[in-house]
Amino acid sequence: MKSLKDILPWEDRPEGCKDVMWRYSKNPIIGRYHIPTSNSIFNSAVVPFEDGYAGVFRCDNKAVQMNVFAGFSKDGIHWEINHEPIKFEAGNTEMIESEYKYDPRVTWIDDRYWITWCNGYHGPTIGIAYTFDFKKFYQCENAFLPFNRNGVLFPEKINGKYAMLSRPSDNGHTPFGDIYISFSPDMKYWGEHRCVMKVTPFPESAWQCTKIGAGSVPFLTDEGWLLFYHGVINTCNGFRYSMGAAILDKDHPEKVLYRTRPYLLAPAATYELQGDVPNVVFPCAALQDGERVAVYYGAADTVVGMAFGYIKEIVAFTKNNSIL
Ligand code: BMA
Repeated sequence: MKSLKDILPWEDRPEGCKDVMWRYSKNPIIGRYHIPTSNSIFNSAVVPFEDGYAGVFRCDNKAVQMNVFAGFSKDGIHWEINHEPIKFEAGNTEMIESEYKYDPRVTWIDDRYWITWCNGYHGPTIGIAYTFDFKKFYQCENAFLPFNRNGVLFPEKINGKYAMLSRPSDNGHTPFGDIYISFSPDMKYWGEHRCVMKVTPFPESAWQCTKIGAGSVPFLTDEGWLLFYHGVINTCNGFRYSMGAAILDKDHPEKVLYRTRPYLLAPAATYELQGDVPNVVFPCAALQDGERVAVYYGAADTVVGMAFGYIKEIVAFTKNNSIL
């Protein structure tokens, strides 16, 4: 098996660029019509799998129904996405209703890949499933009561329990939102809910003053868990979604150590400014090799883009520009 160092999708910082993170020059990597039925493909998650990568993709169809599809790639950039949505079998419970599925995240824990997404069950809540091979998928109990979005698992148990970030919400285009953490002994029953981070007081850091939500699965650095998250400001033209970073305590991840006052990436490229929902940068996955990180994000609720950075630089930036 090749090591991640050999195949991490990567492009060096463009000459003259002073930003801590930069976009892939060939963005978007997945276009809106990438599969025959799609209207848009965005807010999707990828993980290392076999000698390449696998992912779970949000593909809205041309009736604009939201569903999740498995996909595969050798290099993390060129993707083959199944033309049929994932069909789930019963996991740790009987099959539960799912009116729609969107915004998946994926992580490997212990012996299998776990998938979380926004599951339509009398409104959005957090759906959970697992797979060993990205062929058969087993749907488990929803983690929470509706309404909730942006459920992101930690990639390992913390103090013996599974841990998940989420964002309680309403049934619409929620005008509020803070990040909470919950714990579970078995991936079925969730409790010990604690507040992790709230929106910033306007005008302290205005890009994240309306709502925030966990983005990629956090990964460990020397300083703690590095989490990419989205922050939203409500402008006279509607919501604008940008990406920031936070560092959470290794053993007590409900404790935020640092959090960026400036954003790391905000809508500025054409494909982020124009699309079905203009002005959205929405991170859902991060691949890393201990030194470098590649972040996958949905752009304008239409396509998928990538951004790169050096972990050391991102950690230093987060510490040196922290709002805390
Ligand atoms: C959220 C979700 C996301 C979407 C975002 C911006 O509420 O619907 O899927 O990217 O809004 O439209």
